[in-house]
Amino acid sequence: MTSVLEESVWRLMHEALDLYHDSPAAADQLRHHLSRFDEPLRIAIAGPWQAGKSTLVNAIVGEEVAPIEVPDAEQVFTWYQDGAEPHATAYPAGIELPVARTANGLRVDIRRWRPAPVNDLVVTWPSRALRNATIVDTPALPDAGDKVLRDADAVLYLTRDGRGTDLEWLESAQDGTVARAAPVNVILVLSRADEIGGGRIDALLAAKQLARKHHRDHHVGSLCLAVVALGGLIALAGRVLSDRDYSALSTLARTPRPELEPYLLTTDRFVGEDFPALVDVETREDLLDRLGIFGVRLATTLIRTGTGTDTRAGLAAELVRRSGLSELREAVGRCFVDRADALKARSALAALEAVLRTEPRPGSEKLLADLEHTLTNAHDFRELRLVAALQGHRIKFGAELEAEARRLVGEGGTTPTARLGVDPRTNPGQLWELATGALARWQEQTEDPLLSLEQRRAAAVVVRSCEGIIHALSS
Ligand SMILES: Nc1nc2c(ncn2[C@@H]2O[C@H](COP(=O)(O)OP(=O)(O)OP(=O)(O)O)[C@@H](O)[C@H]2O)c(=O)[nH]1
Ligand SMILES: [Mg+2]
Repeated sequence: MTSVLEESVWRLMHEALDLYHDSPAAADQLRHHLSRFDEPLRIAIAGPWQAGKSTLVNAIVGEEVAPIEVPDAEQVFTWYQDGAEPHATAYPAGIELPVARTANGLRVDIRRWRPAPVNDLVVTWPSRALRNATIVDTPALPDAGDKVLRDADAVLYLTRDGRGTDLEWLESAQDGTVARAAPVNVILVLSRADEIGGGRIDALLAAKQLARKHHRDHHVGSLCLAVVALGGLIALAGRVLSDRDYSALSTLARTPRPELEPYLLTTDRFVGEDFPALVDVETREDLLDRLGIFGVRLATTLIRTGTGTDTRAGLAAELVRRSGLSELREAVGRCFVDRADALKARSALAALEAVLRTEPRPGSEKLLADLEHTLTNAHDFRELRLVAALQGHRIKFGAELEAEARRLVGEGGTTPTARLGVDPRTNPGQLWELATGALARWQEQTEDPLLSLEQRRAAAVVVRSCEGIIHALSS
């Protein structure tokens, strides 16, 4: 975190702790958020029923760790965090639960937690994918919505079409002073992308185009940092594809196309009788579970016509590539992980705002005003908003200036050399010259009468980033 934001948030939180020292609930909340600064970023995977949330958790982890079956209709949030030994703890009671590794992932023995109610299940699981962030599998929205916003620093919001009620939820996510000032913690994921257009073979490509279109939409663009299309099931299949799966798919691919094709139209036909290839019905059912009917069609086409798909690893890599998982990971890295500290500061401010509003008392008005001051002046949030606007082409400059603006506001890294786009070993004199040159260029933009107000405001943010670089170089 840049020290200015960090310091302001710490100061505010401690002032609030003083003010609320006699209110255990408020003080707990505040202390909890202070301690979260040292913990990994929390990314929730949220969305409506059956949107593909748990499947995405698995695709990210690369193993089938979700969902954990929960009793009846309990609203359990499952947290997946990195750790040396697999284990699970059920909260609020803090009951330890046995976890068993299976061939595909894990099983948690949930019988032990009854009859204690459970809100959160924290699963520790050794995984490189969880090192930078804890991933939270959440129950379907809208019921889980408030808790998602309270508990997570950032949200992957899954939707199958990105309209109507989905947008309503995203709008509601911007309630409150903090959320409005920093609408920078949501990536919209168009999930189950393979099903678009009735599962055409180019569905994933069509979905990627749709994602770009959504992000250019001014309204959608203002509600999220990025829009990514994802075929979660294909991604997961790519990550866990077995030799057995591959050999069955190869057998399908060797079957003459005209004979096979009618059987790949529906799931009923695929597991029905008179199947034209020597793949038994259980294996076909497994393939359906693993890939879905679209995935089976895609995988057989890839083996038949693709390059590099003549091995299990080759096919697996191609499935992952086409699924959109890499784009999603890249967006998570750029929008969330690289800005983890600013996002955590944002969560702390949101929690503080909630305390100040639910328990008003003499002194809370002043803290609220200080909080607003911090938000407006927090350059980190302005940079995040500008990165998103430039990425979504909602603000444009000429190609060269635009590339420079993105660099300067820290899209590709927040060190002075990354912002200036030069080798980290560049000597200080040269850095100084580059930074002051950039500052002058962008100051000019803020005064250019031919630019729109929005462009000039954006230029002012870049100017402030340049000043930050110069400050860093001179300290
Ligand atoms: N075709 C297709 N099906 C998918 C995809 N992702 C998930 N599914 C299927 O959709 C169903 C729901 O998937 P989950 O990952 O459990 O979805 P969820 O959002 O966690 O569901 P709930 O927790 O019940 O709300 C399962 O049958 C999945 O196999 C996908 O990318 N493509
Ligand atoms: Mg689920």
